[in-house]
Amino acid sequence: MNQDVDVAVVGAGFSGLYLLHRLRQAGLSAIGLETGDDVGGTWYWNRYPGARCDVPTTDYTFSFDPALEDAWTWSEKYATQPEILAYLRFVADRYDLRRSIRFATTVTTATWDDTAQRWQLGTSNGAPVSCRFYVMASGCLSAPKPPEIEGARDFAGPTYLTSRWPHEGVDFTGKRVAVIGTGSSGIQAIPLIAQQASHLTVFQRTPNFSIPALNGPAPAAAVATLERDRAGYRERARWSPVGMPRQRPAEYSWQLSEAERRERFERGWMSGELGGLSTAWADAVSDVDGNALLSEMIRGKIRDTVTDPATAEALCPQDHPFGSKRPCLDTGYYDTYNRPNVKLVDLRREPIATITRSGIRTAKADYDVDAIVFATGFDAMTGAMLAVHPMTGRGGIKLDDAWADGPKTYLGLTVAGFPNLFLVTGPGSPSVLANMAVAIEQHVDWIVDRITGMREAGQTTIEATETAQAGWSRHVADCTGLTLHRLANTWYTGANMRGKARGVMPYTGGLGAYRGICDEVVSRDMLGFRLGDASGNTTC
Ligand code: NA7
Repeated sequence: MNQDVDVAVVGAGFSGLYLLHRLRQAGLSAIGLETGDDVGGTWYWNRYPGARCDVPTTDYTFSFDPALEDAWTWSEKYATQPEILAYLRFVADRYDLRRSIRFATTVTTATWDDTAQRWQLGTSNGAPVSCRFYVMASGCLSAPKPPEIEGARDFAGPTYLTSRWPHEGVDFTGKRVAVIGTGSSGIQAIPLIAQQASHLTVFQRTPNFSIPALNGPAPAAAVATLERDRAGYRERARWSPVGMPRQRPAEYSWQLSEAERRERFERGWMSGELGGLSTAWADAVSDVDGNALLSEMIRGKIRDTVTDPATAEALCPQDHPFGSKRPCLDTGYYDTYNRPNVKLVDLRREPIATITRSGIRTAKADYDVDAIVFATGFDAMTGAMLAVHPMTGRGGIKLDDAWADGPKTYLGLTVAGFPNLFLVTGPGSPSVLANMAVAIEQHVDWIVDRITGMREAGQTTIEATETAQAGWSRHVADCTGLTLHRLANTWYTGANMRGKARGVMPYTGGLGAYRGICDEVVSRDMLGFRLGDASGNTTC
């Protein structure tokens, strides 16, 4: 027996929870399907030591209900994973959302039935679900990337993925630990693991830019700015490029003297925010030359901090401009390499040959360890969507075939050939380059407003046209050409995964501009969409 609903929502993180709330408010029947046994999404799974959001709590929070904002007080400038998870549990309880969620349930297959105009979802637990609309709120950094290292299964000791950390925690006291990977997860975990382990070996393939988080209580000035006019602040955030209202500099690097640039750089470095450096001057992250000045100043900080010159040099990113790869915020990361119990292995000089029973063998040496931590990242943006296999749209087309040459969407929200399917934070959306909380609220509001609008108009199907999708893909590519993201091999481009199609997946035109485009599509009678009714009549 099917469970019949208007809308099925896959995932119970920030997106899924807000979707369920809005759908219920709109009088639609909805079910949430969640692999975990609780709400939280990203913040349910990523429990590794030091896991924190790198967007300040003044900004990384729901804004749809002022009473919710009054009811919750964040304790620090950057919230820890446990605090964000507690917040999402609080949200689920406050809006009584758990009763709409089937936990410990993975959507295994999804099939569009053109006659019934409904999706049929196979699930790992409980009845299949039949729904008019199917929303993938399954996260863009939620499917772990396989380590892709030979011998990974041969290691005799325990291995851990940062993105699937044991709920009971891990005690590394007295242990020799290896961490593979120096992205945000590795850079957050390494200082804490180093404090506990008897010895830590960090295996680094590509050094990353990281700046000090300077965490603590939320800065009084930032809180005052928010509270002076919270509604106005939130509205400015919605229309800003990155979902946070921040001043943008007018002066380009070449209009500033060296002393002025140094002064701005030091201020940015001490701001404890990624935006502090990316807005040091107008061309800091948009032009190779403006960026080179900034990147070299960051390398100077690394050299000043790390006492061993060879280690310092190995930690200095040389292969990509600051900001082209997601920069990290850290607490004591570079200082950690001054500890006597920490060693950095530069995999560009000695690549990993294999993992053995007792540790990690590189081209130069064997490193025996008691435990291995894989901080090796995600099959980003497409991994969770393609994990529903097969996902079959109109005429039997499969999503993995439709995306064989790289993901294509219209507005990052819909896919041609897949009627009544919506994606939240999908490829072609700007969400991963912005404050995710604000991006998610935009996506969810847009999707729910379309579903309710269709109900009022007596429409039952919505599908992006191939032309609109091709146009959006072109626009995404054009915007990418104006940024530095094209210059780095990252999860933004699919380059972190063996065999994955390459191309910058996020929309780099900015969140505010994107919001305007989504609104314009609606105001122009759903430009680029084909809408149909139960009798099969369509309008385009
Ligand atoms: P990232 O940023 O993708 O980092 C993964 C790291 O793991 C990165 O340093 C990779 O090196 C490294 N890696 C991956 N596979 C290997 C193998 N096989 N051998 C050695 N090193 C490897 O993931 P995170 O979880 O840290 O962060 C993801 C996002 O979450 C982050 O951007 C924030 O938005 C929050 P590489 O750079 O590929 O050479």
